[in-house]
Amino acid sequence: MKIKSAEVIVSSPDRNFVTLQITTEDGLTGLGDATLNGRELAAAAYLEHHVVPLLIGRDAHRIEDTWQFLYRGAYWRRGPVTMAAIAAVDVALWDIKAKAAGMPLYQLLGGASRDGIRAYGHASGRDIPEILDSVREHLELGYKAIRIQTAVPGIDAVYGVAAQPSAGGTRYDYEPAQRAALPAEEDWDTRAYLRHIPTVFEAVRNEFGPELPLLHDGHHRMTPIEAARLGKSLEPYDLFWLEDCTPAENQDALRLVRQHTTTPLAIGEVFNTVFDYQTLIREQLIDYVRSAVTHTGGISAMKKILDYAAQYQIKSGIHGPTDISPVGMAAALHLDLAIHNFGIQEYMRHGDLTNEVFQQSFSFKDGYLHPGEQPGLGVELDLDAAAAHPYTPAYLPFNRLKDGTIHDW
Ligand code: GCO
Ligand code: MG
Repeated sequence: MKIKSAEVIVSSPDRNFVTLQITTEDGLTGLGDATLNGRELAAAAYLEHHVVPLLIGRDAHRIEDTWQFLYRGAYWRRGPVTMAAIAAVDVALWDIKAKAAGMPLYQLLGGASRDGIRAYGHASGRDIPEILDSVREHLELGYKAIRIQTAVPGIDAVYGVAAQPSAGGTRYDYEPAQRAALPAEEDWDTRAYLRHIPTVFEAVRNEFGPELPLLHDGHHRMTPIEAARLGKSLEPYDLFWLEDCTPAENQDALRLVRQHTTTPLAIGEVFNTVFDYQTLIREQLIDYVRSAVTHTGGISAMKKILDYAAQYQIKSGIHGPTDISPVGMAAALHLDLAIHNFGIQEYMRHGDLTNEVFQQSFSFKDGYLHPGEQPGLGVELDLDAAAAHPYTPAYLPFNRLKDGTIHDW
């Protein structure tokens, strides 16, 4: 089953997405996601100029061989641009193989290990009453696990908190990529943050009781000793996880955090290979693997990382913000359903325009996601709808401390 053509589609319904569509000589099509928030055109150019020409005429069934060819054959390895491009090819080929087999993709990964995929949503608020309202709204939507992010007194703009409620006042979900020619500047003060966050969790636990799984994202802003302190101060509130407590390029730093707290740790949304996890997994320094299928070389590579993690009782917590397209989300859901060491899936819900461009078979009901039973991934791209929303420059914000020093965002 030879590959006849491959097309890179950059569209911007609600936000930018980079999609690869591979077509075989038999007329089957497969989709892959290579969206790299704020750096979309780099991934698109890598695909268009360096990968698409290599795909034409290859056997679409040879997924592992194509993965190794793109990874090893480039000589230059790893990195988010390369791994997002490889992921797009990998996922598109799995889509094609599952369509050829007439099965939903999860069947080719070993079949379902569970009935549904527990998802967590993003509650946020500018103050405690707003965060409590946002949690209530998420509970009404069916969510059975909720991430808590709030503004911090003394800091003007904090990651994960909408500056104002969106139309209708019901959606506080934060869209970090801002469509503008230059990135927005935000501010940061770790001491103010460390003082405030435990008071927020105390209020949320008091209101909603001990059962509800609660999560929090530190978004890479702390040093190891600061992260250790936060983990310790949140222990009474029994978090499901504390995410990205430090910039974890230095995997060894996590030993220090781990020695001081039993709050479970999730790390990895900016990682892109198994090597980024080597120490973290082998020494059991984390509890959840946070990579996105889209940024980590696709289903083939993520399955290997998660199988490795399983030997150490580490579970999945696949990255699923709105900058992962519905194609990337669907790929995550097929994997979530099939693997044994599933933990939780992030699910932020895309906007209406995105859902018009990407028609999806996956569903969200009573807090559980399911990829659906359509052959393949279960996502189709409406090319005309995509063309109606051309690429729009957008950047993630960046942070400065009070004295003007750049800080991790
Ligand atoms: C998350 C992430 C996102 C990232 C975003 C960057 O936990 O979902 O931290 O909100 O900031 O994906 O592109
Ligand atoms: Mg995160």
